[in-house]
Amino acid sequence: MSEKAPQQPVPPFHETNADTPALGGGLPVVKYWAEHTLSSEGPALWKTLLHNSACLSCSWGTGGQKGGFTNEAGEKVQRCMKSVEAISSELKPGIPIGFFERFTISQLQQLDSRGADRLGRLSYPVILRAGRPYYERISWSEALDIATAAFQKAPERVASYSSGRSSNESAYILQLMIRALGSNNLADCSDMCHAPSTTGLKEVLGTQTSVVSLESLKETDCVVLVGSNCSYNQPRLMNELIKLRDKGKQIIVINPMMEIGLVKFGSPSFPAKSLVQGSDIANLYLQPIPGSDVALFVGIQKSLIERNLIDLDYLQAHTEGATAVIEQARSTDWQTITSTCGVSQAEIKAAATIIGNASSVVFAWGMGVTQHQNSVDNVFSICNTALMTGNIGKTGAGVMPVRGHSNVQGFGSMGVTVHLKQEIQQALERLLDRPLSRVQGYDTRSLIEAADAGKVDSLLCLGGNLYAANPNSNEAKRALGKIETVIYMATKPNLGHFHGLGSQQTLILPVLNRFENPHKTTVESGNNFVRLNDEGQTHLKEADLKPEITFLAELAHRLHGDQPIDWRRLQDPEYVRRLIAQTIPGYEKIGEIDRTKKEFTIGGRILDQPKFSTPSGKAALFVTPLPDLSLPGPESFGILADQPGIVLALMTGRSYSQHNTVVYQIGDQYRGMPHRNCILVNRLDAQHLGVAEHGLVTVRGDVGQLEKVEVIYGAVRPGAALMFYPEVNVIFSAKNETRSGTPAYKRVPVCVYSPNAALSLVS
Ligand SMILES: Nc1nc2c(c(=O)[nH]1)N[C@H]1C(S)=C(S)[C@@H](COP(=O)(O)OP(=O)(O)OC[C@H]3O[C@@H](n4cnc5c(=O)[nH]c(N)nc54)[C@H](O)[C@@H]3O)O[C@H]1N2
Ligand SMILES: Nc1nc2c(c(=O)[nH]1)N[C@H]1C(S)=C(S)[C@@H](COP(=O)(O)OP(=O)(O)OC[C@H]3O[C@@H](n4cnc5c(=O)[nH]c(N)nc54)[C@H](O)[C@@H]3O)O[C@H]1N2
Ligand code: SF4
Ligand SMILES: [Mo]
Repeated sequence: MSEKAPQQPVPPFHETNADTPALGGGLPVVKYWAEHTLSSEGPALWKTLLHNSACLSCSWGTGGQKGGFTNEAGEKVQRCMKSVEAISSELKPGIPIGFFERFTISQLQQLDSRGADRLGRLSYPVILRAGRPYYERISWSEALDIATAAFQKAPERVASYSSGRSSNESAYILQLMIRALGSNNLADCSDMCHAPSTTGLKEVLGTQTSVVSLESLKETDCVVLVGSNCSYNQPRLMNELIKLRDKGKQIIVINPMMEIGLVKFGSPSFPAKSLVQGSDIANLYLQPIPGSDVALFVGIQKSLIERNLIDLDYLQAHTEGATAVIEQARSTDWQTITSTCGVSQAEIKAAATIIGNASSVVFAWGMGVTQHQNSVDNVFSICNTALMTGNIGKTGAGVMPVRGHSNVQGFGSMGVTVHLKQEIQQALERLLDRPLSRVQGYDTRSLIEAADAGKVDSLLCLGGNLYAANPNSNEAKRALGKIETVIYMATKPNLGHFHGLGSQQTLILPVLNRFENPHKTTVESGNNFVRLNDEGQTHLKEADLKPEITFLAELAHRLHGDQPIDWRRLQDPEYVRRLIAQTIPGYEKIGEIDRTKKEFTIGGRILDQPKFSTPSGKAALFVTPLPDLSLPGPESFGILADQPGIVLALMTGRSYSQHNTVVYQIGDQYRGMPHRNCILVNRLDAQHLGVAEHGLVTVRGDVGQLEKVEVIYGAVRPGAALMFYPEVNVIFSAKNETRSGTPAYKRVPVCVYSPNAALSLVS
């Protein structure tokens, strides 16, 4: 089925919903802040906000040694509402002792994401044994015995999964312990997130993270923001965009959905001039077909070439592979480009004009780029455009993946990855005094597949929600159900704890979070800045919690003894930091941080010179084939050809008030979506289907369907739609990008039909 021509929507985006704010951020944010900080939880919230530690929520990395309100440039900034939301959730009372023994697992399985989170903080270790109806309390020493036995199984049959909220120290111990067992099965949430950025950037630049510092971002002449909704997910980045616009700089947004906050954003940081009336964000807003960014960027390149706006001297001096990429752009005709991406030649030319004439450009991107079957090509096509215009390796320019979890990047740096850098591998081999296994480890998707094939006996999850984050929730549940022992180390209960159950036993071990540990920890922001978090205290008085590193180091000691390192000594985070300094390139300064208290930018990451750590020392350009974006017809979903049903490219992602699989509030006021079971579509598609706004439809994917889904009209381009995860993960199977393993969460073919049509479904 072909997709229709674009219909550029203009605000107001929700004609029939007068309550939808006309700008992102704004007064609702202040209202939320006020309600929470002035409530009974206010004093504890303020104490935590002011604590010397990095914000829990996102990778923008606000807070640290100079107090909770300082950014990396040393400026005093406000913590955003997302930070308050995350802290407030962690400050909830502990789950009372005896709670788990009162509710059966089938009762707990009735809870939705929000209900699970609202149970409170996990406060004592529990186990669900096969055949028992409920989780029961166990002691930490029993938990350690069980974990030790589980991880003494054959190395290829044990695995870990992790999520980027824990510290560098926890991450480091985790990977060292698993690798010392002879296993490389270190799946991580980044496999579902920015793995395509790491994979792509390594090939292009020989580095794996953003090459732009916060200071450098402030200097740029133009930002191209692709597939990132930072107005929801990294709100303090919005302040930088506002300040740039105020200075007359250009901002191009590329997103199939016109996010109100990327059009106009009211920032509480600028109460007089921005909060109420809002600040303009995008100068140019392009709405491509989901999954078509490669075509759009090839179009931008073509336009740059046609008008001699590419930097041939730079390409010749500092890059390789440019000739083939230029040839690709030249020889791809405009008709192919515009029909693939759905953006007109005039709009593409407008973007190229801004990029080509800017003195420096930062290209930033999020999940709209990485969660596609051709996501590494997406990254390549952005990098190609940056290199063609000489925009990597100077101040104010570069490529900047906008990262997710607050320490997800630190996990990668610490070696929690199935693609370990050779230099780290060698350093770890020296430390452990033996060769490490060369067997390819399981990333997140291959872990689920291996588990489903009965190849995994034991799994340790350091945070996260492996069950609900994956596509095809039923498959994830079945796969986890074939693992004998599943151990969750977590701060809050989530859906995974009640649905992702091992065949023999499932343990939930409650741990202290970043602002509660009795020792200092470190984390790394998306801008490559290492933060030191001070020790703190938990508000949970009766609870039986442990610091993550205490449990991990004790488990490592039981598994590995005293050789060649004293594993139990890893309970001392200063010792762990010294090992990190020894083995992780760029992290040398962490060895001194306990004495100096100096937070630092990781060496070798920020590029202000066009010198690259690729084997040739040059940056590489890669040809990026245009994707085939054809969608299957309704009949392939089992819908009769004469029934009213349309197939749409569904983007699945976050609502305003959720953190990944954890839902805080059910509605998304900025998109006018009152609850979780909504689908946001363009009015033309709804009219084509014959469904009015607020009408109910069924949304069917390849493995399931959601019913009574409320149709909401919104500023999404025709042919595309938007729904929220984790609920929507039940309807589609994983289609992964092959080089990075990341699932295509942002282009899920679904058939939308009205319930009347359900009567005549085939089979
Ligand atoms: N409050 C809060 N903060 C968070 C998170 C959270 O859940 N809540 N999650 C954290 C994590 S782990 C991550 S990874 C980040 C996620 O932050 P983002 O990267 O912003 O992720 P999403 O909101 O899923 O999707 C981003 C945007 O991609 C657009 N998009 C979809 N398909 C395409 C496409 O084909 N092309 C283009 N150009 N755009 C497309 C969508 O319309 C959406 O606006 O945020 C982090 N911060
Ligand atoms: N359909 C769809 N699916 C997606 C995505 C999408 O856009 N669409 N996005 C994907 C992305 S980008 C990501 S990153 C994944 C997220 O996948 P995960 O990172 O696995 O999931 P989260 O929901 O962030 O995990 C939240 C849980 O972490 C635990 N936790 C919080 N803080 C701590 C801590 O300090 N220590 C420990 N030990 N535990 C803690 C709590 O128990 C909490 O319930 O989801 C992916 N899934
Ligand atoms: S932008 Fe991110 S790091 Fe900064 S305060 Fe908000 S959630 Fe925290
Ligand atoms: Mo993520």
